[in-house]
Amino acid sequence: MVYQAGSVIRRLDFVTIAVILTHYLFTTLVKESGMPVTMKPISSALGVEVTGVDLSGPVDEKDLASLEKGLQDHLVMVVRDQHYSAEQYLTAVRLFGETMEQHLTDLLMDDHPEIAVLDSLEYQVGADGRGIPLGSKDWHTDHTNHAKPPKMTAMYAMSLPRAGGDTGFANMHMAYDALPDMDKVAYGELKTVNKIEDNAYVSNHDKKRFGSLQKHPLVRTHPVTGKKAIYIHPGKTAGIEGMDADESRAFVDRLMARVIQPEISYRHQWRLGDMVIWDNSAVSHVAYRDYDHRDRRIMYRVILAGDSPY
Ligand SMILES: O=C(O)CCC(=O)C(=O)O
Ligand SMILES: [Fe+2]
Repeated sequence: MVYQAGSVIRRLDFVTIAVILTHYLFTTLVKESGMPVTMKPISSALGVEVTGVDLSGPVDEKDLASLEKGLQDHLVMVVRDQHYSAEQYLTAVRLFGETMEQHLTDLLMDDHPEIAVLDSLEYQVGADGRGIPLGSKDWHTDHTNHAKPPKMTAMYAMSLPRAGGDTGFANMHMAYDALPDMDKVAYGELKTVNKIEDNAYVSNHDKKRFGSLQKHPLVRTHPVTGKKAIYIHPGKTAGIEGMDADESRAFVDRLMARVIQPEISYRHQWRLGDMVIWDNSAVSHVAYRDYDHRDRRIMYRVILAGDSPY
């Protein structure tokens, strides 16, 4: 009897010690190394989902290196469950580069002019009574009216409509790789001439400041990986060098219709707290206009400085 009681106590001691030890190990390891960062591809074409990290806090070198590699390999990175103030959002985005001035100057936050607030209540209303999303009429890459367009764009979801408002992404390396060799050679010679859009949402002062014509190669070499990609913003393309306006328009429309295919794309359904960052040298994107703009969608948008495309 005495012996049995002793063995129960000994077993309890063992369990207690094991629990304390596990708790100690877990808390110290997590404190020292942070939550384990998990990365998971989200489509066969592009995109990686990251969980278990708060990018506004300290991020250790090893984790940052694997995030950079994840973004380099998958071109679009979806970081889940972030809780940022404007300041913290900038800290997070700056892990990947230097912020760059945006040309939609009326949308910039007063205290943090690096952030443009894309608010569906601020959209212009089209003839059909629906909001016209900003800067995203067609599949495009960002700000090609600049000599050095942004290498990356980030968006952080602050408010989302009940349904719709997804963002589509397409892998433009895959778009290039799928071309017949003859077209690869011919398109490699072409240059787009880029202007700021002639849309009502671009103010006259921004047109004056950012409106000069910029030439970029239609086939771009990625500055880090050396891979080739089709690089174009149809809405900002004044023309293809050497073609007249009609010819250019027909060429660009045909090209985009031909290369943007489901197998090279990923459609992101936003969740609150998502921060998505993408590589403009190799990714085209589009905003789906399938929601009522009064059902408020707010995105904080930041762009990161890039180099001249070649
Ligand atoms: O709102 C979106 O989903 C995309 C907007 C866009 O094209 C951009 O911010 O560059
Ligand atoms: Fe865009």
